[in-house]
Amino acid sequence: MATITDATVHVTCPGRNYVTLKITTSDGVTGIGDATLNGRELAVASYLRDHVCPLLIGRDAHRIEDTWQYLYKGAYWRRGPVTMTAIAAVDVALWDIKGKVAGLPLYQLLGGAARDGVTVYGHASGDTVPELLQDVQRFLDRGFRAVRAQAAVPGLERVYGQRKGGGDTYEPADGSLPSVEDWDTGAYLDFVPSYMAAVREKFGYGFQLLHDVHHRLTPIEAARLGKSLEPYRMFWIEDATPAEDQEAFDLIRRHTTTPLAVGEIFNSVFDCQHLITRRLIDYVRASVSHAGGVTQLRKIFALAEPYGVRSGSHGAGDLSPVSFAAALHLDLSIPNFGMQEYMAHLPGYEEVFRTSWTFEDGLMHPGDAPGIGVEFDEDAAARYPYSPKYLPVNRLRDGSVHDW
Ligand code: EZ4
Ligand code: CO
Repeated sequence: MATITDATVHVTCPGRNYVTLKITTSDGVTGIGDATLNGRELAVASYLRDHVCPLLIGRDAHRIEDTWQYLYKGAYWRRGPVTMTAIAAVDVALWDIKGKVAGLPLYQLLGGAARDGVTVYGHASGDTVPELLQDVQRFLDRGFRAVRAQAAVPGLERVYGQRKGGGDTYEPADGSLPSVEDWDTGAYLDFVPSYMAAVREKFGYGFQLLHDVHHRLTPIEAARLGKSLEPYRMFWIEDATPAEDQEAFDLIRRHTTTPLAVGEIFNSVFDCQHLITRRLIDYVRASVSHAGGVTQLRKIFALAEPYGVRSGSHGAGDLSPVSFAAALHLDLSIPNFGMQEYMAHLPGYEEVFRTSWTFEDGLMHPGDAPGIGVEFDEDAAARYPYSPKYLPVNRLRDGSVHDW
């Protein structure tokens, strides 16, 4: 039996903050997990350091399900982003260890590849429609089969999804206090169909087109958006309404055939249960790092399969390369894969995280290194100390706080 002999938490900021849990066994094998919760990083670091790491020492490193249940049920206080991100980090680190001991990449432990590669979508954005079209072109030229389109809304200072500068990464967290963005639902609803029309007119229908509403609409507004986008055959619209109110999706559903995706802020199978079993969504976007790791996300996708709901895992840049790689393994192995978000990471991350995934012809593959296939360089991480960064807040034109 290999026991856990050490568990350490590393907070590092190569461009943005990442929290990494490293577990070592009595056989000298190490595994890593992602414990990053954007804008609340230190809460998870403390949850792990102060309350979880001491409980791991001496446990059998190979009893992953037992450790998951022990941390979930044993804490008494269940669910919530901090708890579930911490459990996810332990879970992924233990799967990493199991893969290394077996000499197999994680996807082989999960049943092997169910497809050749993982279809990912890139993030095109623009301050104007011509800039957005140029950016869509850039992704299509690189072989992407799916692209998310987000453009600035005329009259609004800054909206979700507008990338600052070049590169692929949209990183909204910045500054030691949250910045303030502005919002006008009417202006947005009037404008979005015109730029989706421009995208389809220029590039046709030979690739998948996606859009993130980022929780900003009421149910009837979301229904209107879905209807108005039907001619452009979206792959999905994401987070059309804040999903605490799950009945809302029934109303949206009754009005539109535009597919619905939701779940990037979900933490557990229970957040997904109603939406999946009532067939209110088409894609479930829960992530490895925020929804309890591979062990829990695998159950979410298994629940979704008989209801015709497919995976659409969150893959923003604040999910570290560790959980992104874990997601690729899961995507490759499940029967009901739908689409994987790929935002890429800010340049410089490679110094801290050495990855073995590949991208070719629009498909990603996690690689065949044992475990999850990401190496964490502690010395490099130590060169980039934690730097407070917050997500923006959103206000309507009259100053009311709105969903961001
Ligand atoms: O705003 O991950 O689809 N992707 C997203 C992301 C989220 C960030 C929040 O940390 O909605 O850009
Ligand atoms: Co999103």
